[in-house]
Amino acid sequence: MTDHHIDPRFRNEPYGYHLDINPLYGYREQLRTILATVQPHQDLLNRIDAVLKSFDDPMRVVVAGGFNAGKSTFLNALVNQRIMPTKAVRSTCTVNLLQGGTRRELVIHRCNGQLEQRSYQNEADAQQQIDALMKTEHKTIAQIAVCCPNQSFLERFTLIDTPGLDHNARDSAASAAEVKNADALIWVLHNKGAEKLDYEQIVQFRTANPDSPVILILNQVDALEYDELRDALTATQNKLNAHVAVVLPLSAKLASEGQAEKNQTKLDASYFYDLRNYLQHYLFDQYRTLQEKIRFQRCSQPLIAELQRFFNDVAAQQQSNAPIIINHRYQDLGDGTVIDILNNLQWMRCALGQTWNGKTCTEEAKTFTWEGAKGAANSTHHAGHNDWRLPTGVELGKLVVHGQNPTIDQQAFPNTPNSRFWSSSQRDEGVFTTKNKSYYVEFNDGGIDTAKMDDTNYARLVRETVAPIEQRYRDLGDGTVLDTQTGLQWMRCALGQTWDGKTCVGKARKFDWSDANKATIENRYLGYSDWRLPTIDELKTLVIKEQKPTIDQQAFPNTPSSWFWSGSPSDVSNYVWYVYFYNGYPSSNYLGNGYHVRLVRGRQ
Ligand SMILES: Nc1nc2c(ncn2[C@@H]2O[C@H](COP(=O)(O)OP(=O)(O)OP(=O)(O)O)[C@@H](O)[C@H]2O)c(=O)[nH]1
Ligand SMILES: [Mg+2]
Repeated sequence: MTDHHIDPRFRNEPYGYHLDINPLYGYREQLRTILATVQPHQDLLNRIDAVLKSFDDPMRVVVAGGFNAGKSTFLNALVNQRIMPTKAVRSTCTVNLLQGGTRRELVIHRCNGQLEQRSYQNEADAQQQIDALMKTEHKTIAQIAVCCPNQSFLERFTLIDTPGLDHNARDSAASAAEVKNADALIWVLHNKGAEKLDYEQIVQFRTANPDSPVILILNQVDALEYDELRDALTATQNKLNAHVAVVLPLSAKLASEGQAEKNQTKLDASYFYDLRNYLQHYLFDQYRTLQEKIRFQRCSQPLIAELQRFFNDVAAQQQSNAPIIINHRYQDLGDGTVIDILNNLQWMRCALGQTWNGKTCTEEAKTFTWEGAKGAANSTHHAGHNDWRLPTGVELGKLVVHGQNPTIDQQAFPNTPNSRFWSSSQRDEGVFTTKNKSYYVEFNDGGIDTAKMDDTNYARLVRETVAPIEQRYRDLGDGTVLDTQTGLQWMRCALGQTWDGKTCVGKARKFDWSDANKATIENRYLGYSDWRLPTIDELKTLVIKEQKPTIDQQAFPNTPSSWFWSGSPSDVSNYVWYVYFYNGYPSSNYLGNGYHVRLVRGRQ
């Protein structure tokens, strides 16, 4: 077929109407869009492509049955060429395919996977070559494909001749494997009717492939009297009607001879035309519809089920990765601080004296004189920062939420005492200057007032962060950024470089993977001991394909357009995933290579 590249949905299809559009198309788009940010799921995409492409593969019509039933003779009659060897003693001992093609050639599939091509002159030559191959080499041959040019239906159907199913163990196993993979089955019975084996095989196939048709042929009817034929047909129908599309009589021998001799009487007596018309109507004319139905059931559906699970997982993961914004206002940094997204101020969730235990504030908040509170702020290094300070009166006032007690967001600031908190603001200079008074906010009612500086009040510290970089990365002002999409805190510099307050200076170092791990464990940047190598999923979230290096250069200045290790080993031993920031592609390589490292913390 020439139209492989056209999306089958848009093809002008003369072979029947289409079933519903395969949901795999939608999944493929969805997968493509998330591929940039989630896992290396190229394999899933490849599998979708393979399944969709398989809809264009010819339909596999397997001719099977007991030995000597007349399978090969029937196939020869069907293509009107005497290509398949037929014998009174058992003949077929390899799986032989009749398929389309542009040249007359045999393609020999060896058991060791090798392919061999041989040309043939005419049908007699083909038959002779196949015969010779089967006689002397059949043990090394898995299949022989016969390419027959100018048989248009072979472009849509591959006809597969199999050894008799009750042949020796090796051949029977080969036949059974073909039957299992058949899109449609033509089952040839000897005129004695269906034996136990036929019955079992057909039922088994139909159970596994409810959409695949089975056409049952009662062959060799030339050897039967009319009454015998009628009885044999009735008996076969009674036994198998529920499982097959139709039971049809045939004399493959007369059909084959009638064609060769151009003898109409023999052809008429063979019932061949009835059979051929049936196949034309119910198999060949409905090719596309049948094919889609069968492939959909067999290949698409299991993949669709897998994709549904996959997308559910992704949705769950994205949800858990989404930055946690408390009450639409405070972004939880997971370290006992929140950022007020209204003004980018970073607040400690606990009052001084309390301890953040990962979930809430425990222990008693302390009270301080105003000077004492300022001193405590100066000596606080929470979350790796040493620029904590008392908030101004205005800043502190903005935390007030009226209508509750304490008058503050209690999810963002749990266990807040409903009492007075110092601000840094002193009472205005001027006529009423009272040097020893400072402002406080009363979280019992939300009011602001002044108190003597040697009164003791609570304190909650604040620091400034810089506005988000390009909406996505929030500059924490300390050489790290917070990715607001994933909630991860990243070092802005690669290891080896130094953050000078504005950019990354110095040369990024290269590490083999075990040194990278060592350097990671030893790293205590900002006082954190939980810096780690990013997983490959996490590292891939940094990639922006449209630029080189393929990363946000404002958030990560002076990033080398080079290889960066992830912490994820690949399935191949001693290989580890990395991202190449020259083109943004992830891959894996030997862990002894020297690559760069950018550390991350949070989430997981
Ligand atoms: N009388 C009669 N003989 C037939 C008919 N069909 C096939 N034969 C003969 O039965 C023998 C076996 O035919 P094949 O076509 O080789 O049968 P097969 O099912 O391919 O056999 P294996 O490949 O060995 O399983 C040959 O001698 C054929 O001529 C038929 O309709 N009537
Ligand atoms: Mg045969």
